[in-house]
Amino acid sequence: MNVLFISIDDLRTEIGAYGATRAITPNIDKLAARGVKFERAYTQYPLCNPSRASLLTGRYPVTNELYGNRDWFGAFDPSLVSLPKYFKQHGYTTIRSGKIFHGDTIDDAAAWTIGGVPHKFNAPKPASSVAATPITEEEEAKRIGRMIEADVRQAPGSDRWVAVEDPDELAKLGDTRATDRAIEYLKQWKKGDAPLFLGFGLSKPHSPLIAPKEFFDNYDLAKIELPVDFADKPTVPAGFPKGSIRAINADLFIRRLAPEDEAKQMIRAYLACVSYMDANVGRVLEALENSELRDNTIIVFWSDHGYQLGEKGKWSKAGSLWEQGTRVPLIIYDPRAKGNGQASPRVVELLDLYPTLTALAGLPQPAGLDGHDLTPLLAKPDAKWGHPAYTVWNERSRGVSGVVVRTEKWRYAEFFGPGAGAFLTDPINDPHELKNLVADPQHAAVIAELSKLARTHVAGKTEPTP
Ligand SMILES: [Ca+2]
Repeated sequence: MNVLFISIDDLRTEIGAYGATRAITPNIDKLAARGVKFERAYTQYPLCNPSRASLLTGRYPVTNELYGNRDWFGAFDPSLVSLPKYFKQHGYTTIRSGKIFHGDTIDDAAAWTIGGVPHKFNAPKPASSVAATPITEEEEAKRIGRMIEADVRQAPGSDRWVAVEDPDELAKLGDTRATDRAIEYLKQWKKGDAPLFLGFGLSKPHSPLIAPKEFFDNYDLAKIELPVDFADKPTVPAGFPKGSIRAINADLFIRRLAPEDEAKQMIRAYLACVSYMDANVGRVLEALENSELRDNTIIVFWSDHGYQLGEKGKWSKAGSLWEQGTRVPLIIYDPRAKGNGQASPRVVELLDLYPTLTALAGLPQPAGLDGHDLTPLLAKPDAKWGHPAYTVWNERSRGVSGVVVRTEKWRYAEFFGPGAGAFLTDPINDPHELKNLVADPQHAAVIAELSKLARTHVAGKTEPTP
């Protein structure tokens, strides 16, 4: 089997197939109708590089202790074999077009037959950060300030939107070029060639929100609505711990208030980028249909984490352990799967993709993976499952600062250090997470159980795959 591995950056479940009625995403909707759509899929970390490093090495962030956007997993542990490298070692031609690891700065050059670039960062793992050191609120504020400065430096000029019309500028768009290259590779593949693992990565809807103007024109600004819990700056909802919202945004409305009219323009720009991304995905899926790979290719579609688009005044993913920050779209199409065309309500994690893809490709299962092979859910999407999803956040040097455990029924989060506290929300009856049930005595038993899971996970002792 060949693999088309489609990675999207900063895309929450703002997709028609996931019930987002305002999003125009016909191509992904079609893919979702063809394959198995995971309704409850979660990132392990709400930031690009730690999420991708976790998925691509098959380890939880607490296993690798990789929490930053400038950490290369190979420097942390040279014995780790990334997913594309594993496929390459087993006879696949592995090709990268676009963002799979964290941009060009943290690629795994040895993983790719074509398309790899040397990584820029190579700092070794710092001394174990699991044991938390108590620090003052003031020190904490300084540290968060430094982290945000680093985020902003990394994405200069990210806090804006642009509708591109000029033909020269349109031709320069990175995602258009990544799509063109991916299509070329699909056209070139012929029966008898080595099996293909094509990593196709799009960087939109990551900020800055730049897309061709035609996609902006599909959305009427007058019809864009602000979220029910909109605020003009990051705002901790009443009754929730302070650690649940970072004080400053990292992607949009950085260090400034979000006026309502501009907030609506940003939401429209995000939607335009989602439609632009959908069109690029559609072009590659069409090229696959017209290629010799059409009948024996597994398609995986995923995003590295979710996003808050003004909910609770937040315009970013960084530090979000809320449902919007942690939930991701995940679609798997294997032409052999009996569950195709169905949705799976089970809770799954992005790092499950490593053991799933190796199983689907018939490769031996490597030792030491933290995730679970999803093959049983591809056969029967509502099969019995029972693994919760974990997402952590870490402000470097003081240990894990927050963890959330997601089950089908509950979301339970704990925050450590300054802003410490916990929340329990009921995502079925309170989808916007406005009510913290943690002090409600009738939930004491479930809180005790989920708190134990959360703390065991933070200690790095989550039970591995048997
Ligand atoms: Ca991202």
